Amino acid sequence: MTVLTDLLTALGSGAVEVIDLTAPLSPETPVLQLPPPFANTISLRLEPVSAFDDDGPAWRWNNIHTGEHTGTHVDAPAHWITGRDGETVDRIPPTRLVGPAVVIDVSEQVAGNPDFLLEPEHLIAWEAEHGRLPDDGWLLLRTGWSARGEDAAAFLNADDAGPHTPGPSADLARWLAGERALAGFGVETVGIDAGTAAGFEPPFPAHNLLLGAGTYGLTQLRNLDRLPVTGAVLVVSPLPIVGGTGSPSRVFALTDTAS
Ligand code: 23J
Ligand code: MN
Repeated sequence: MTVLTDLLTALGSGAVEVIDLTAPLSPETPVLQLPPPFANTISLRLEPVSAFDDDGPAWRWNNIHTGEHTGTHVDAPAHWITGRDGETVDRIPPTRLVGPAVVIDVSEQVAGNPDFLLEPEHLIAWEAEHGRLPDDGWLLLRTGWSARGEDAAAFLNADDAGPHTPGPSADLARWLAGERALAGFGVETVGIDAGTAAGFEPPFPAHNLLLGAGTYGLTQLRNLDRLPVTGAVLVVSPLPIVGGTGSPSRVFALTDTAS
């Protein structure tokens, strides 16, 4: 038996489960709304090419129109000015996109405070219990925010002061980028930064510091409540958009059902 035949046996018996962490991609999928004067990307739109009609009597197909950063998506280092000479999404090595995933659960804190910020002390306490964050692995921030995923207004949660969504503090982004060697950082919200992060120093610190360090971002994840704290294997599949700064992605987690 090889490792892969063992894996197939485990998949067949249900000992290993495949959990889909991807949000459905539709015109209703929430997209980031930056305030003026900044430009925004478009939502998904399907443009019919034919639908069993004169344009294609036995086939139906569509053109897709979307931003690179729509729905569950990867942020490549080249997305941010600090990573502008780094990898575009097509250049991310596939081995970096398959690796261990660990989950930090702050959903209770977020339920009482949508502006909750993840700080280094939270990760230091997490590591004391679960061990060091895995090199070349993915840290997934469980906030419970995906429960709002079918309601764009609740998901974006903006008022006159701007969006109120949880995310990392500048100190945490600095600590992860400088002290740990993650492949990526994943969240349930519309972006890897907190809603209030435009006012942080530096602005949008997760984008600035993590992408600047070559660490990938991953957004709008679902089903993080179904993952173990440690032990899952993540498979992230952005499209290899040549020169692209990110891509909608299918994201799967493999988990041991026995543990
Ligand atoms: C551009 C500017 C600010 C942000 C973002 C993009 C994202 O969240 C993104 O999807 O990369 S916060
Ligand atoms: Mn993005």
